[in-house]
Amino acid sequence: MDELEYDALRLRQWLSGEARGFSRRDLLRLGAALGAAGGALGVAGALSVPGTALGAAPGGATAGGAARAGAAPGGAAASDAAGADATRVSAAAGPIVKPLPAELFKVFGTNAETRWSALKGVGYHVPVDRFFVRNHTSTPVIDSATWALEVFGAGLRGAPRSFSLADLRRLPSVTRSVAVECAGNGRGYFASQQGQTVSGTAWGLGAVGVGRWRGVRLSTVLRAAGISSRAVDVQASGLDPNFVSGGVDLGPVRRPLPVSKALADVILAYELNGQPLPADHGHPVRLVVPSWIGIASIKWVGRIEVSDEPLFSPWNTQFYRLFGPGFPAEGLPFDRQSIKSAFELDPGATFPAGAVSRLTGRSWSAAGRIKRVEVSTDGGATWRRARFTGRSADAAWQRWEIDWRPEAGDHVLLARATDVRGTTQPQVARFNTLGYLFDAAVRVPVTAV
Ligand SMILES: Nc1nc2c(c(=O)[nH]1)N[C@H]1C(S)=C(S)[C@@H](COP(=O)(O)O)O[C@H]1N2
Ligand SMILES: [Mo]
Repeated sequence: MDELEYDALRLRQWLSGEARGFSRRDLLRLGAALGAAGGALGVAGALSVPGTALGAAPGGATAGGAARAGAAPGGAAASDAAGADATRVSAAAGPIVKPLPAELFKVFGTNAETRWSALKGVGYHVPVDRFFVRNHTSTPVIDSATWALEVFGAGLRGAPRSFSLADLRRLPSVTRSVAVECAGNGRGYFASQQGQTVSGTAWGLGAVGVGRWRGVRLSTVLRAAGISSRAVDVQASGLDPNFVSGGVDLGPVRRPLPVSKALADVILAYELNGQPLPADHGHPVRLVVPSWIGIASIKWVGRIEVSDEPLFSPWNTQFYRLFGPGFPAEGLPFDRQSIKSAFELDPGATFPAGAVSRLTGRSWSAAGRIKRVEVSTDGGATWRRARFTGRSADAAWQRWEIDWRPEAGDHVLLARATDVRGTTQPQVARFNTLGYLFDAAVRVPVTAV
């Protein structure tokens, strides 16, 4: 499976109008609607498409009060599939159901990132009480007894198939440690460390979590549903409320996968860390897509379309593309996460001066196992090798430690990892207007007193 080839092919198909779900025309119409309303232009992606009169001003995350684009380009999900309609879904009191205590989370509207200090000493997997939440809208409360998954589309040999949760639990299960990480994790450092303006949630490094996911392989379900050799793309959609951007209803959160990835290592998960999937993380069933950006791991899956033609959604055309200098005007699609390291502490932490403290952290890479981690306690002037601690289950991330005896005063810590492919975290991450894939070593200010 070569994702770069897949992305390049889909980009050509999308540009040439061979698109279903969210065409270039839909994107232009969306751009026109936002432009006509004169709103703050939030869909930075839409603005760089050649042929639009709109300037490339990346604005806030959403545009205010724009008119609806004629035909909402969103409704691509299964209108021809009935089963998921019986699922009882209700709204929670707020966008996130679980408690978000300040010592565990930093909250950004409908999203909450894990504080890295909350991962000190907690073991390999991130407990649910501190697992980050990234919601486009809000967590739906889904009655798993009435929930059904509808698998449909022209890429099946026959009629749509419906699966209850009990049906899925009867199929052979797999359990894997997999990192789910938002494509925008670390975005805040484009501004604070590189002085660059990007749009979107200003995450620190806490929009990542390794969970122990149990479920059924997506390939098992697709085969049970009668996937045919004509199948091209597989697209799950969520049962959370439709995402509205700039007054335009983009439909349910959804994003296509090539059939090769869908059949390779994707899990339809119904458990996290040995418990039924919690509401905020996709109850009763979500996708878990190893190595790919978090948006691929669709939560609260209600429908899965198996198409016999390329599929597109706003989540691989206007969002989750790389825009900016050096990137194609229509944006560079991408799917894979990058490489990062984090100390298990919060910026501004204090240490006893003159005494030995143990610094701990974790490093991870979508390309595979971490080979080496180096730590600097003097702002990047000198580096020492960190010791690995514990095994790295399924190579999801690697924990490490290093001892340090600071003198009184201010210090800047950095950690940089090298993965099995030989990729080392750079000093500077490549700028893109939507702030994705920050991979540079992060400078962490601390004080010894
Ligand atoms: N249905 C649905 N699935 C979704 C999302 C969403 O808003 N709705 N957010 C995506 C994004 S951007 C990320 S990073 C991950 C976050 O997973 P988590 O909230 O379980 O940590 O879920 C993905 N799946
Ligand atoms: Mo994300």
